[in-house]
Formats: sequence, structure tokens, C-alpha cells
Amino acid sequence: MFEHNLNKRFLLVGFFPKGFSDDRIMPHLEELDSLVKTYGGETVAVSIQRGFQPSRVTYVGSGKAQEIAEKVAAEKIEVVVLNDILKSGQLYTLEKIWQRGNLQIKVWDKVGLILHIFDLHADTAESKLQIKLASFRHMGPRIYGMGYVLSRQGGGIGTRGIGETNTEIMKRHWRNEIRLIKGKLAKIVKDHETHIGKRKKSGTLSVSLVGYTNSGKTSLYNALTGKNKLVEDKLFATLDSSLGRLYLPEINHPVLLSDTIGFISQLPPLLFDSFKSTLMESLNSDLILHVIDISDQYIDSKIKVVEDILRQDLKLENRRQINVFNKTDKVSLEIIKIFKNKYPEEKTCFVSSVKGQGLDILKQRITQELKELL
Ligand SMILES: Nc1nc2c(ncn2[C@@H]2O[C@H](COP(=O)(O)OP(=O)(O)OP(=O)(O)O)[C@@H](O)[C@H]2O)c(=O)[nH]1
Ligand SMILES: [Mg+2]
Repeated sequence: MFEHNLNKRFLLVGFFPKGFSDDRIMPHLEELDSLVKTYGGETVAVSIQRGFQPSRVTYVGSGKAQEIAEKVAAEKIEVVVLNDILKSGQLYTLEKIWQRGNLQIKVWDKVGLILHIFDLHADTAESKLQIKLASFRHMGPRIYGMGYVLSRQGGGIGTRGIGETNTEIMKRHWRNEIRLIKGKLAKIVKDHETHIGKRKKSGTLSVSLVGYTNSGKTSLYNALTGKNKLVEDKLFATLDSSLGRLYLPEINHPVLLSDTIGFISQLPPLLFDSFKSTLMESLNSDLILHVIDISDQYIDSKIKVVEDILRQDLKLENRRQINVFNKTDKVSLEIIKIFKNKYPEEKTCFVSSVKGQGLDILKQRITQELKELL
């Protein structure tokens, strides 16, 4: 749905509250930079502003916006990404300002960047529809290119002239399109529900993998099912859910393991909503395995992000769950000990999906949990 030109030169822009130390800013910029890398771009410059609140018109202050325009020209920037969710009017205004530095400049907010990444990775009808829906909602009728300009003209000359009529037509078109996409998605979800219903009746048990993006969910899925799904050192390598068979000698029922899209902090709500049906379907299981990258320097905040989404957004607070600390091959025994002491033993596992360590204990824990259900 988008045109992709990879290997672009990116400038990151962040607005943070006054008094925010560099230490608090860094994780946000690092994550944005990882997203840029995931998209295949290169961050060549960063611009930070601290203040009380972003401008309603230009997000950053107007002086800062000018300064960035100069940077765009000097550093030959092709895409500017803002580490936040902006209004389409703000994006439009900034694009106009920064075109002074590069006529072809693209201005994206965090949602725009993630949508472009999703679009690159989407390969089923369902995820393509979800991205289309999220893009339509995010960009509004502006998605047709002229919407915003026309509505401004209409208002500007004080008429209810042709501009406004066109905008109305576009708005209607846009609303219709959204309705159509939603209809198609609802049908796919219904088909899935029928499948799930059949599976439940036949006594099939289900286990789902959840976790922060890049924690190793797909690697663990491959290690447990013997499959060979794409694993990448990138955020959002996985967009679509997949199901594989898990063999547990002591359980006389078929057990299915599902792998799905990873979570991220400040996941734009609109994106979250668009993917919620896929997520719910995959997470509506008998047991959740929360996969955690034990070597991640921001491990505690990432655990919290996932737990909050599971409990608050998805209302899955009473599910059976095992915490699976992955990538143990990358850390010392001392680090493992810290987490061993922090989490209840029977609900926790330490594995290396790549080295195949700890998988037997994990299977025992899964067996134990599922047995209690039978
Ligand atoms: N050293 C080490 N690396 C691992 C381990 N498990 C996964 N990785 C690496 O971590 C990166 C991410 O792995 P994935 O399995 O794609 O992670 P994911 O959680 O499915 O990621 P998304 O689908 O992008 O959300 C890859 O480079 C893997 O090779 C592990 O046990 N040890
Ligand atoms: Mg994955």
C-alpha cells in the first residue's frame, strides 16, 4: 500500500518534558533508531527539544522547526521521523517547512514509521487489511493526497465552494472504504472463530507466545515445534500469527503453539486496535508463555509494557502464564540468579532458544500447567 524506498537518510526528532535527563531520553531514541534500522534506513542526525508541551501547529517550536529545515538541507535528509503521535495537520505544516531543505522530504510520526515497517512485512490478506485500516484511520481523508489542501482552500477564501464539496466527497469515500475493510476483516475473524470452536470441541489445547518485539518468540516457536520460521534481529519480524504442533509425551491431546506479533512501548493505540483481533485470537489460549530477553538492558520496563498490555488492554489477567527468560547464553549466571530469586520457580523458566538449553524444563512446566486443566 505504500511506495518503499529503502536505504534512506533519516533525522529523528524528539520532544521531551523540561527536566528530562539524557538517561531518560536515550531509550526512546534508541528504540526509534531500531525501528528506522528495521525499515532499512539509516539515522544520520537527531534533534531534541525540551519544553512544557508541543506546539499545536508545528509540534516543535517554530525556531526549532527552522533549525531542522537547515539540518535537512545540510545532512541531505530524506525522511524526518517524530518520536510521537502527531495530528495530520501538524505533519502537513512541518512537511511544508522542511521542504525548504529538501523538496522531496517525507515527514512521519511514530505511527507512520511503524505502518511502513508493517507494510513491508505483511504477507497475508489479514495483516494487509489491518495495515490498510490503520493507515486510513491515521491519515484520514488526507490519504487521497489532496484532502487537506482542498479543505484549507475552502475555508481560506470564506466560501462553500468547490474545495469543500470535494472534501465532502473524499470524506464519504474514505468512510466507505473503512467500512469495506472492516467488513472484510470481520469475515476473516469469523472464519478463525469457527476454526477455534472446532478445535476446542476436538479437545485441542493451545499455548501462545507473547512478548516484547525481538525477545525471541519466533526462535522459541521454531525450537519447540521444529519449524523454520523467519527469525531476524529486527523489530516486528513477525506480523502474522502462525500455529505449530507441540509434542508433549504426557498429554494425550493435540497441543498447538501460536506465535504472533510482538509488543512495543507506546504502541500507538490506533495500531493496537487494528491488530487487536489477531492478537486476541492468538492469545485466547489455555496458557501464555511470556518470552523475555534476559540480556536486554531495559528488561524491567519491557516486562512491564507487556504485562500492562496483557492485563489492562487485553483483559487477560487471570490466564495461566509462564515467564520464559530467553537468550540465557548471552548473560552470566549471576544475572540468571537475580531473576530466579525474583520470580516464583514453578512459573518461570530460563532458556536459550538458539542453543536449545532449558527447553526440557520448559516443556515440563507447560505439561504441568496443562495437566491441571484436564
Ligand atoms: N543469543 C541468542 N539470540 C537469540 C536467542 N533467541 C533469539 N535470538 C535472536 O534474537 C533476535 C530476534 O529473534 P526472533 O525470534 O525473531 O524474535 P521475535 O520475538 O519473534 O521478534 P519479532 O517477531 O520481530 O517481534 C534474532 O536475531 C535471534 O537470532 C537466544 O536464545 N540466544
Ligand atoms: Mg517473531
